Amino acid sequence: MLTPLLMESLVLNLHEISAVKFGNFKLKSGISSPIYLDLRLIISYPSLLRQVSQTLISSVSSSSFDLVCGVPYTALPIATCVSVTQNIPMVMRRKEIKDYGTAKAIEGDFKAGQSCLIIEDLVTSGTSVLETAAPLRAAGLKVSDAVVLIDREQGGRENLEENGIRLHSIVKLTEMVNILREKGKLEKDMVEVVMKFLEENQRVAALAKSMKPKRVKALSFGERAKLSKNPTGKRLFEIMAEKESNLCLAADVGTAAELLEIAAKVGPEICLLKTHVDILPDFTPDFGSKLRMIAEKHNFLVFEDRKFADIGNTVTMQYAGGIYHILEWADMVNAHIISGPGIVDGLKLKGLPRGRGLLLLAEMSSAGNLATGDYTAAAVRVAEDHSDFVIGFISVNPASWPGQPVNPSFIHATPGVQMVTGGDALGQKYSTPYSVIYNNGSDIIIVGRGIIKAPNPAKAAHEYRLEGWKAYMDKCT
Ligand code: S5P
Repeated sequence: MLTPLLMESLVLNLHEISAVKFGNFKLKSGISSPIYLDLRLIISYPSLLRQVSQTLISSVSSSSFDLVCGVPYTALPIATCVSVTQNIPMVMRRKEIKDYGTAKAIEGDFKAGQSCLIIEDLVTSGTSVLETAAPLRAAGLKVSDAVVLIDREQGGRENLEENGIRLHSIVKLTEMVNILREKGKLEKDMVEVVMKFLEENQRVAALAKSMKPKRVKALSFGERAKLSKNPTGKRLFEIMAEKESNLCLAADVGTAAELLEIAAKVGPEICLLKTHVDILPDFTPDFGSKLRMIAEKHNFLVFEDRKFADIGNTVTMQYAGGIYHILEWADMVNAHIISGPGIVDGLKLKGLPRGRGLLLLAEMSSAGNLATGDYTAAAVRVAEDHSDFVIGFISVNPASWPGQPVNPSFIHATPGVQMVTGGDALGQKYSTPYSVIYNNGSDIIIVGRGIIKAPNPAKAAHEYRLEGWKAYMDKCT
């Protein structure tokens, strides 16, 4: 615990450098606030930076952590200072991944199982701490505590606790305002305005929490397997339950040889392997049987991401014929519904007698795509009319679909997944495994470059599997 004198000195110093300002400020969220905190200024005052970092670390038992990690960007220099003065190694979470070739979500040297303390300057709802905790946990680190300079008391503490993180705060915003008032740094009128604002914000946070719809416990994959009318849909649910994996690898590699190699390496971690067979320059007719042998060995299904889009008659030929003979080796394929339900009838004609399954593209992950609103709703209707063959959807945020939840026999698979949010240069948008499964209501994470471009794809797949599975388990409890 910080002594009153130390707390007072810290608050006065922050006020002195104008890191705490009073007036009328428009916040990023659009609301007007009489108080504004800019803790980035601390870096211009080395003695204050030292005081802040010493105070932060003294509020937790520093010896119980193997590593520290600052939430980017403001807390990075604070964490560096803690690391240097306390001799605790630091790791750094990348906020965005620029180069997929060498990109890692966490920089630094660490081992799975080590404990990591998160350091942050300011906590409001706790979201930024959670965004840092997710990739740290996914990399195998234990995250149980976060230390923060200022707690705005707007639900952050509770939110973090729900996610297994204890929050240690040095100063609460109301305490800060009280100290400044006692020390004559605040006009009486301003004190009232600020106190009223803080009270209202706490009320809004509490109200938002009480109005949050009560979460319904999700059905387990095992239970949903029994509901599926299609053998491939049923099998996929069963494999997910057996292997404790809701990870699909998007194996978008350069050659068939590389694909078979990565399938063998990553096989134990996945429930599904997704191919784009038309990108493989060395495709040979035995590709399908070779892939199926690996799939059988490691117990995963094969999904050719063909995205059929033509009329029913044409897709029957594209599915069964041509060079690739997709029907022979792919347990499942997918289709757009742009051409109407005839496409499903066409694919079903060939696929159902073979026990195959179909996913409909109800949503897409890329920026500006048109699969939204009525289009998504139409995909759900087509699926319901063909539930013996359609096993689910390519979805992005099924929890937001009107009339939720859709029939639990349908599986939701979501692409655009990496350990950190962001995107690529061509419109792809990424969400984290946890948010896709837990917040957006999906079942399967589809991960491509997050795994295949990792220095060790098998290890990366393991981390994605654990993260996706943890989110699923949290939904079921
Ligand atoms: O909306 C979509 C649908 C699909 S199937 N957005 C997608 O990205 N996909 C596929 O998922 C895409 O074709 C690619 O194979 C994979 C995403 O790869 P990543 O490297 O961006 O993870």
